[in-house]
Amino acid sequence: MSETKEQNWTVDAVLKLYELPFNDLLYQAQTIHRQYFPQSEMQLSTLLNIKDGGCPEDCHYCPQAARYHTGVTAKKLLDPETVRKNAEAAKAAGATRFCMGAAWRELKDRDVPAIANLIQEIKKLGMESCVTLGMLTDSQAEALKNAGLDYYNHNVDTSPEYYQEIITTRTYDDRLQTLNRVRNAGIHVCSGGIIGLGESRHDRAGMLVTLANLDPQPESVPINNLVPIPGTPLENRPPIDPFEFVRTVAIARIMIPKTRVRLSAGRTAMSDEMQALCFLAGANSIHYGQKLLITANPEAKKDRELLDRLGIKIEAIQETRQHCS
Ligand code: SAM
Ligand code: DTB
Ligand code: SF4
Repeated sequence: MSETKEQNWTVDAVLKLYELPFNDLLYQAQTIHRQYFPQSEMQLSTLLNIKDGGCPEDCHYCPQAARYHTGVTAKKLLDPETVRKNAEAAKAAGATRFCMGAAWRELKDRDVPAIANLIQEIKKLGMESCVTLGMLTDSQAEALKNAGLDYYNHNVDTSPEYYQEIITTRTYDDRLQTLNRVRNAGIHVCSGGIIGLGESRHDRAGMLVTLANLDPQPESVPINNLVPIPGTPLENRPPIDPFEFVRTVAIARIMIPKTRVRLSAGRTAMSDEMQALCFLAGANSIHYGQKLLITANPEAKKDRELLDRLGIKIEAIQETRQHCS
């Protein structure tokens, strides 16, 4: 279960880590990684968008924000049968966690029973369940926990200072409040961010400080590489230096040693070699399956081949999980 964090991180301390020679940083990250994760093993999470598009928020990176012309059309919440079939296929392909996303600013009380039903479908398959539905109230978090939810994904995305450059329709504190509600309801916290938004290294450090100083620390930390979406304000953002991305993964591993660091969006733009460096730096989870929410992800077969070439085993489903969520 969750354990409390070991130290209070400062941005200055994190910037010192960024300034280390690359090899020294990776050595430190890999040493810490092996203390907590002795096996070379990868956790696979498959994503499904259960409610496409039409979102009222203005997240400058997002293909599902209604105000940008990205070609994504708003759809209704998926039915339980479609969700179950997708989850069964993900399980058969080797995923242990099934994560359902909705393009919502916040969960509405009227949708809670339908979401609870979808969570129960996932739990019947013995998979870990995760949802990302926007902001929650205390009673909604409690209802999701009662339905058997294992993880709630809610990203802080960037530093507190840079946040308003990227999203103006909610505040950083709104984000932290939902994370707090998730934690209080006894649901595992999945929270991370995006690299390549145009943020500075100082902002990347600030984001990691926010995540690492959550108490307890998050159990999952997704690190997304911005997928620039035509029609969004960030469509022309230049790609991040791959070594800066790997450094960020390594520092996340050092600061939040017991978490699953997930190589999240943007892997189609990464070489096999860059992904291997991320795994060496401490990433031990990926999104698995040919689609993220809207954008493409590497083919499952290609991912399995890459893991095989690197001798990395795939985490198996522990059948007891379905009884102890
Ligand atoms: N609407 C909910 C919310 O914003 O919390 C859940 C879905 S939202 C799409 C989940 C996360 O996906 C965002 O917080 C962001 O970190 C990530 N994301 C969205 N679009 C992205 C993009 N173009 N590139 C990288 N990450 C992205
Ligand atoms: C997260 O941090 N990344 C995933 C998951 N959590 C929900 C979503 C990535 C979305 C990438 C753009 C898209 O396909 O919409
Ligand atoms: Fe809406 Fe989430 Fe996209 Fe923001 S990231 S526009 S809240 S779906």
